[in-house]
Amino acid sequence: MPGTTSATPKLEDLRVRLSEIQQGHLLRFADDLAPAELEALCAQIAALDLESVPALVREYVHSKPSFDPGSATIAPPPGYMRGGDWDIERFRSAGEQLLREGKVAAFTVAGGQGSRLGYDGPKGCYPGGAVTGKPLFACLADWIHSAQDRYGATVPWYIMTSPLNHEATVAFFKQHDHFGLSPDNIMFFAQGVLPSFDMATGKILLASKGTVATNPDGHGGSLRALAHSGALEDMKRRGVEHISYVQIDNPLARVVDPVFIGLHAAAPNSSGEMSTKVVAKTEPGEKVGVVCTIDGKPGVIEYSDLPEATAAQRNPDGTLTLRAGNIALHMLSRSFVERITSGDLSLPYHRAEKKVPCIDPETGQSVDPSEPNAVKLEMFVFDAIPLCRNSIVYEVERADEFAPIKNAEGNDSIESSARIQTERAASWLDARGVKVPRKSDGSSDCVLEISPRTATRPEELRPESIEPIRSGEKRAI
Ligand code: UD2
Repeated sequence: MPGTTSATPKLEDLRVRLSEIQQGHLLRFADDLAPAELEALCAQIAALDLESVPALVREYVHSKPSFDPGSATIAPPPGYMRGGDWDIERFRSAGEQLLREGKVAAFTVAGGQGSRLGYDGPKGCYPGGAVTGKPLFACLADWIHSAQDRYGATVPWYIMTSPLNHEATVAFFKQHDHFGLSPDNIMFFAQGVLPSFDMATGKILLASKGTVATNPDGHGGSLRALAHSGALEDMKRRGVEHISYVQIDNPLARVVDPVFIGLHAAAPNSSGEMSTKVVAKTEPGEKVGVVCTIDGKPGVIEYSDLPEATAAQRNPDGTLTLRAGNIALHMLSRSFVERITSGDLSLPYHRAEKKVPCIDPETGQSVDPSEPNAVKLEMFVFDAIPLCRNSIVYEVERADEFAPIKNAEGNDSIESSARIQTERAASWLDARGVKVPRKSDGSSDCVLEISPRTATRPEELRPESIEPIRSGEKRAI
C-alpha cells in the first residue's frame, strides 16, 4: 500500500505541492503502483522545476509567444566575411596558439535520436563518412585527433547526450575504443528534460501510470547541462578557456577551427563571449535563422519571424544585406557560460505542437493520438547570443563546412551529405593539381572523403602521395 512505503512523506508533500499548481493528476494512479514504481515516479516529479510550471503553462501552452521585430532596426552583425579585407593568417595563428596551450575544448550536442533518419539509436552512431561510412561520432573524433597531433596538446571532448540515448552513446564509444582517443579526455553527460503538456488543458502528460511524459530541453539546455554536470569545473581545472560547439549531424564540422577560435578570442570587435559561424544565405526565403543586430544588440531571428521585405534587402553589390545564415557552429568562452548559468538569466522557450502517446488522466487508458495533442518546450543555444555584450560572425564557404545529415532522403540526407563531402574533396584535389574524373554536368564521377587527419585544407594535401582517381571509384584519402 502506498500509505506504508518509505516514500510517504515525499508523497504527501508532493500531493500538496502538485495540487497547488493544478497538476495533482500526476499522482492519481499512485495506489496502482508497486512501491519501487511509486518511488521512481516521486523522484521524477521532484526533479522537475515545479516552481516554473504555472508560468510555462500560461505563457507557452495557453498562449503562443511570437517575436515581432516591429519598428526595430535590424542590421548585419559585425563580421568577418569571405573575401573581406581582413588578415586570416593573423587569426589562424592566434587560434593555433590557444590550441597549443590546451585552452580549447570541443563540445558536441548529441542528444538527438536518429528517428528522422529511420535509424533506431543515437544520431551520432549513424554512418556519416561518404566513403568509409564511419559513424558521425568518428568523423568528429578525427578532427580532435588531427588537432591533438598538430598542436601537441589535449583537446578535451564534452559530449551532451539525452536521457534517451545516454547509455547507448557511452556503450558505443566503449565498443569503438573511444575512436582511439583517451577516455580520460572525454566526458559524457545527459541534458535536462522538460515535462510535455496537454495542449488543451495545460496538464503535464503521463506516459504511463508511473511515468511523467518528458522531452529533452533542446540544444539550449546544453549550457545549463555544462554547468550542472561539472563539465565547466572540469574545463576550469584543465585550463580550458574557450569552447567549440558543434552539432552531431554535420560530418564536415571543423570541430576545432583555429581561424574561428582566433577571431572569437582576439578580434578587436569580439567580446569573446559567443561567436557564430555563418554561411551566406542563398535566397531571401531560405529557411535558416539569421544572425544580426536588433537595435544594435546581437541576436538571431528565426526565418519565420523575419519580415519578407527585410529579408529581401540587398547591398549595392547585389548580395543580401542580412545574409548571415546560422549553421549552428559557435565558439563560447567558459566564463560566459559560467556567467549565464550561475544567476537568474535563462533562455526563452520555444513551443512545438507534437503527437505524444500518453494515458488518459481520468481513466488510465492508453492514448495514441493521430493529431498533435501536446506542447513540447525547448531552448535554443543561439538565444544566448543576445546575452553577449557583442558577438561576431565568421562567414565560411557552405560546401566547405556544412553537409548535415538530418533526413532519410532529399535535402540534408546521407546522399546530399556524401555529395557535398565529395565536391569539397574534389575542389581541394583540383586546387592541388590532382585530376578528378567528372561527369558531363561537371560533377565528380567518383565518391571522395578526405579525413581531417590527412588534411584540414587543400594546402595540407600531398598530391604526390595520391594515386590517380578512376571514374566511379570510391576513395577515402
Ligand atoms: C538546427 C537549427 C537551424 C540550423 C541547423 C543547422 C534550430 C531550431 N534550428 O536545425 O537554424 O542552424 O540546425 O544544422 O536549432 N539536440 C540535442 N538536444 C535537443 C535537441 C537537439 O542535443 O534537445 C542536438 C541534436 O542532436 C543535433 C542538434 O542539436 O545535433 C540540432 O538539432 P535539430 O536536429 O533539432 O535542429 P534542426 O536540424 O532542426
